Amino acid sequence: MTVMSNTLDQKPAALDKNDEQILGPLPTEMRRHLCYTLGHPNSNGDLKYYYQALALAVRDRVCQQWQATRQRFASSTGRRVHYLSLEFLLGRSLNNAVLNLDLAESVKSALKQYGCELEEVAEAELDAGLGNGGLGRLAACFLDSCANLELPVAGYGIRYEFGMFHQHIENGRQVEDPDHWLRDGNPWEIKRPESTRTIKLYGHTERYHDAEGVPHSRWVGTQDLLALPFDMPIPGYKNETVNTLRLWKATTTDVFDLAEFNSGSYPEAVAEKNNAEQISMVLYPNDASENGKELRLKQQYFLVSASLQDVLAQWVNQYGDDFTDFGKKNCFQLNDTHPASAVPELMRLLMDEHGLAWDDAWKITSECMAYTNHTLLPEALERWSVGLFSHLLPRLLEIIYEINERFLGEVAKLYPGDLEIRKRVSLIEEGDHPHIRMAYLSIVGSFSVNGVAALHTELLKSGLFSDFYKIWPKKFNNKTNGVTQRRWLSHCNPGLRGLLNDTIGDQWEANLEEMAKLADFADDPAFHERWAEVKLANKRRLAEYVKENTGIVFPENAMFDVQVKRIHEYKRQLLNVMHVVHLYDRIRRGETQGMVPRCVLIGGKAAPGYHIAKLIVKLTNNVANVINNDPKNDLLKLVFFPNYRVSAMEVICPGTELSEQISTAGKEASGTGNMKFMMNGALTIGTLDGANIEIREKAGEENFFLFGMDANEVTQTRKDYRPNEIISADSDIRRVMELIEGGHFNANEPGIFDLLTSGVRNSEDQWLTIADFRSYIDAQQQVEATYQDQKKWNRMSILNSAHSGWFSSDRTIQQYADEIWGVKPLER
Ligand code: B1H
Repeated sequence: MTVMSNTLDQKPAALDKNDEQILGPLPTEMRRHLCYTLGHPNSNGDLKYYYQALALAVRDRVCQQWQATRQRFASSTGRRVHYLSLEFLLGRSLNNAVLNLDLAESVKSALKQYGCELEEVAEAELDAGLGNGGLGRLAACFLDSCANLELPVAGYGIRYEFGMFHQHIENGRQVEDPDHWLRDGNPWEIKRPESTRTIKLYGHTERYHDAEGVPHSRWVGTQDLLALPFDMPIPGYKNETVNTLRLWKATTTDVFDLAEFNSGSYPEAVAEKNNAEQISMVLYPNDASENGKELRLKQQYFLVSASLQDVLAQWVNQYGDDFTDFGKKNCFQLNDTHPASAVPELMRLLMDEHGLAWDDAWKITSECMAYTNHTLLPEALERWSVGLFSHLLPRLLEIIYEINERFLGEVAKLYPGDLEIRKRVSLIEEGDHPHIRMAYLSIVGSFSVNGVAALHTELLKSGLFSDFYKIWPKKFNNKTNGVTQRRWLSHCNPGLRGLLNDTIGDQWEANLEEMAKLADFADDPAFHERWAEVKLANKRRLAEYVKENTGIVFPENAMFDVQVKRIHEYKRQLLNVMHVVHLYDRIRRGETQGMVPRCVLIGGKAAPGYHIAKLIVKLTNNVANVINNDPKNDLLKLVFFPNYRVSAMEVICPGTELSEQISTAGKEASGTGNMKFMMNGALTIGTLDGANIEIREKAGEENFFLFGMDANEVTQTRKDYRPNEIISADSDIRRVMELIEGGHFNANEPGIFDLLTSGVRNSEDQWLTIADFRSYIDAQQQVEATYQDQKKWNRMSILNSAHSGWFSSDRTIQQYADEIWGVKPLER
């Protein structure tokens, strides 16, 4: 009898023809899971059990294709890519699998036997919130596109027991609750204990000489733990391809040390397990800010070491212990510097575990590492203290020092006598407390360095990484982000999907450039009518959702104006709230000519330790409270939407008419929410920042509401910035400040917003909120004038969708595949 193998590093046995017939019709399979897997034959009316039974039945279908893809993967001899990321913000999986495997009809009949609909059952799935925001969601979109393009790409991440915290609001303030998303089990994962890896920590290094007298270093006295993999399927769109996301859980060996057991420390031995499991316990909720926590460094190394060992094991299995071509046949894409220890770790594994010499190991390593940078914000650039590193990862530190020494030697040859440049580009920032610069380590160790939007990459080359750009101009390249239209249009906007399919056919689902055909209908009155109907239905759905979550009613004739993203000063939610206060001020003064009814929705999570961001949440809620309860106001609503997450965006973005992308120019690397809104026909009000610039280029500048300074003007303005003079000279802005500073929104809590108001008045305000305020108010007036001409608005809306083809992550991934990875689709 042959046992079917499931490991990635062994070639799986072929599925027997009969195996495909093991599965009965979906309704039967769902019933079987309900009775025999879950033991709840009638579910007690709890949708949760229906969801689980259905998910298991769908997963079984996915597994058939998954097994077949594994075989294609295992027998392929071309290059493979391993996407290393501390975050994968997947959201829900059921609807995605139903869509991609084209199971809608059989799911309908499976659910009919219990009298329910997919929509309500799908709601029972908890989001897999294993990410903070854009960076994590990008990784999830990329996996979807890789499967769509049938590329041999595997994701590697951490199976956090607790994902992104849940947010609720108490007295206007953010309160965090734990996200125990695995509480009821996860039907989408398969545990693979046979691929467990051992991870070393702590200990020290010692020198020794081999038989030929060659000196080496080895890492000894370590405390070891285990990395246990769980695989999640990533189904491609109607192409029978299912790729793999491998998530590692930290644990200890369950073989107890007998000596320890007998000496009476059995409880201590068991407690160790607990200690090890801390490593994969919780996602760090800090979007774009680092704080040097030891546990975070352990997480990073844990992911990196387990994943590299996994890939090396696959290699040895396929090619034996000749690593000559390893670098040509593998590529590790580093999602920001979070997995940057992959550079020294691959060196260590090749040298210490597989006996390669430095030069051979370095050639291989620098052939297969590629680094994506996601931010220019100085506070988000990772630096790890040398002290901490040497305590936790002494062997890696040794290797980093040697990489640095050799690199600085090269620099000295390029720039003889120039000590300054050597100091600037050193991987070690010297001083009383020396630090390792993880971005520099990533650049030196990689063959490719990319930014995530055109402006961002230019700023990397001319600013942050300019010395490196001079040394290696060819390493640097741009890959503008994208999002998957399967989740962000097909699934989340079924109304628009139907209209598109009726109008231009369904090819856009696999190739978004097809959307350009919509432009032919931009002036077609019958099409306009259907376009407006779809938007209205989506606005009603969103209004219902807002009412359920906040109690506030959004009238459907109002303009739905939305800003959802992490709360951060550079994203300038404060500017948005101040504009709402300006509109409210006009209403109070009876100056409502030209004003259209407007519902403003703001949502997002603040990092738990980010005081100012939390204060912005509080201000939003307080302003909302006053405005929504003012009997004289029937033109304006404001809500703070609690617990913004992937599944919330799936309702919010189809119902949005105005997308707020208002960051200080030069600060938002790309943005990806901006792309989701554009696809779904929202118009953008935005600055010349990140991918907004490309959105405006593609949509046409007449179809975009531009305001504010560009990145160069931001740099210039900061040299001599006097916000108080601007405030005094502009009566609209002055009145906004007076309302907030006068306590109009915090009558019972005097002074609580002083930090915010003094911040915008400070000439050192990095975010230049006041500098862009007038221009923002004016652009918002343009928005209102346009909204009053619904024909014009709809035309602009149609053209935004029509020109969103560039922002599919399929395009982004095709560029990664062609220009960085050099990978071809898996053969059939
Ligand atoms: C982005 C992050 C990030 N850039 C540190 N940087 C983190 C940094 O946990 N941490 O320590 C987590 C996340 N995230 C975002 O990446 C950018 O701000 C967006 O502009 C961009 O669209 C997104 C994807 O490229």
